[in-house]
Amino acid sequence: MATIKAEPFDLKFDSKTTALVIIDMQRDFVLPGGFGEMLGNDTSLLLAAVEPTRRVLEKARSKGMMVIHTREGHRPDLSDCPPSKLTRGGKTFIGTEGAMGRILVRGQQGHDIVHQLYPIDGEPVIDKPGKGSFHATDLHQILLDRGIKTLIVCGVTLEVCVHTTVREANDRGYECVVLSDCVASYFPEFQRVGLEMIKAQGGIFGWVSDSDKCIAAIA
Ligand code: C5J
Repeated sequence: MATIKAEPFDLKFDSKTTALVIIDMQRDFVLPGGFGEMLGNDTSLLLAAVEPTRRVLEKARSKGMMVIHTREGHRPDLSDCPPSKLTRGGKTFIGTEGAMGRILVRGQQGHDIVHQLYPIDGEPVIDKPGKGSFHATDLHQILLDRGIKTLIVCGVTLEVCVHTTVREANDRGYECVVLSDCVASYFPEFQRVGLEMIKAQGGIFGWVSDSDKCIAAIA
C-alpha cells in the first residue's frame, strides 16, 4: 500500500487497484481555435494543466499503473448529441467547422488528445457523448474487470467534466483523488471553489492532492 498526501486527509491506495484517469485533454478544449475558445474562453488557463499531468502520466506508466483517457464528442451525424446540448444558449457550435475540423466531432483533429498526453498502446480511450465519463460508456465495466478501487483524476474542465465524472465515480464506490495542478477551469474562481467543493465536509465526494505529492506517492 502507498499513501498520498491529500486533503482533507491522506489516502492509502494500492497502485495495482488504482487507475490514472485523464479527462478530455482534447485540442478542442485546451488549444485556441476549438470549442473552448468559440465559447469565448482563454484556453491558456487549461494548457497550464498539461505539463503537470504529463509528469504524472510518465510516472504512472513507468510503474505499470492503469491509465485511462476520455474524450468528449459526438458521431459525425450528431445522432448522439441531445438537441438541448446542441442548441444551448441559442448558439450551435458542436458539429460546425472550426480551425481544427468540426467541433467536438469524433475523428476530427480538434476532438483528439493533445500530443503531450497522447495515449499509447493498450491505454483505453473512453469516447463519451456527455460530461460524465460513466454516462453511456463502458468505463465502469472496464474498471470493475480490472479490480480498480481508486481513481487519480486529471483533466478539464474542473467544474464540468471532472466534477461530473468524480461525482459519478464516488456514487459507484470509487475513491477519487483530484490533482489540483492537473485540472483546470476557464474561470479562476471555479478552479478554487471547484477544488474546495470536492474535499469539503470530510471529503464529501473525494480528495484533493497535487502532481508532486502524487508522483512521490506512486514512486
Ligand atoms: C465542457 C468538459 N466544459 N470536458 N467539457 O464542456 O469539461
